[in-house]
Amino acid sequence: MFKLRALTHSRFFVYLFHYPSLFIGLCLFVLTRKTPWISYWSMRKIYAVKGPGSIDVFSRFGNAIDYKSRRSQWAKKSIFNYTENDVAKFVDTVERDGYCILPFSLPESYVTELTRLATDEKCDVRQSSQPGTHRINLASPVGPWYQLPERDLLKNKTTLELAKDSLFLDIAKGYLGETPVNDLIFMWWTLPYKNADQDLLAQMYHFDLDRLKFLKFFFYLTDVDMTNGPHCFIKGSHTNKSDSLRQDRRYTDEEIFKNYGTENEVIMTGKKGLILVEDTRGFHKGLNPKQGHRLMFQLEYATSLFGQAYTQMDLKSINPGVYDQFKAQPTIWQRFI
Ligand SMILES: O=C(O)CCC(=O)C(=O)O
Repeated sequence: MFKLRALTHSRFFVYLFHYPSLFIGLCLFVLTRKTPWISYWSMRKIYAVKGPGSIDVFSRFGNAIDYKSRRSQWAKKSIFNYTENDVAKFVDTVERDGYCILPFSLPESYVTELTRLATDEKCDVRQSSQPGTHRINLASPVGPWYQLPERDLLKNKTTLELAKDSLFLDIAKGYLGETPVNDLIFMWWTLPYKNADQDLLAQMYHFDLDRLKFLKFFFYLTDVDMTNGPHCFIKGSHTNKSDSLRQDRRYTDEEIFKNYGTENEVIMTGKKGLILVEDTRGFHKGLNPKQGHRLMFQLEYATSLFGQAYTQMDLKSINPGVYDQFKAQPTIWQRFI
């Protein structure tokens, strides 16, 4: 068993098997919109063996030859007052550090509306002590992580308005080098909980590799200090990752600090409305909350949906009133149309 793992992890196998498997998988993906699991496995193996940068060249492929991408233009339509220079600066910062805190805050009315939504709708609960879905009960939670079903997020005007905001599309395009494809709209609460499973709750350092190249936008909807679970990132770890840190697993703080030093850990405390852009191929986690709670909204854009199985959402039936706007940009919103 060990020998088999060593073989599939060897450079020889990477060139002989994983690169061709990834290439063939991408071709099939372009034709079918489905990723063969073996090609996804190969993508992750190439990254583990060859390191950051090794799969970036492929990230252009799934989208670049997608004829639809030429039809996906967007106008500058944003709730933020930004320039092209601003976007270039944000992109440079993410390229250098792996993250960038934007100098804009989410307007109070957006924070209020998203918080209302997160309070009113029933959530899926991780590590739940009771079956079924639950509305958040901050005084007596049934688990440490409540996530809103994406379907409910798509019914909401504010979430969709943010997902379409040209500031985020422009930054994603600048960083990814391709028309961004929306990959995820997500919102979740984290709470203190006895015996919280830190692995399951993304509260141990890890890196994401669900797609070839992607960018996440995090929005704090509660004030976040050291006690209620700030998001943490290791500066520069999106491009700097030694062999021993490229295994597919969670890492202890000790392992991370041994390699990067504590000085590269950025603990993102901030007021509600804070917007953070991050390449989560770098090491990140949420700190385990000691008290209070944190509510976060998240958008993710990728160069293509090649990779982890994704959820196709039928926007036409979920929110027929907005469907036509999304249909007009078939590459960005290919998950919804
Ligand atoms: O809760 C957090 O801050 C970590 C979230 C995370 O791991 C992710 O969004 O990829």
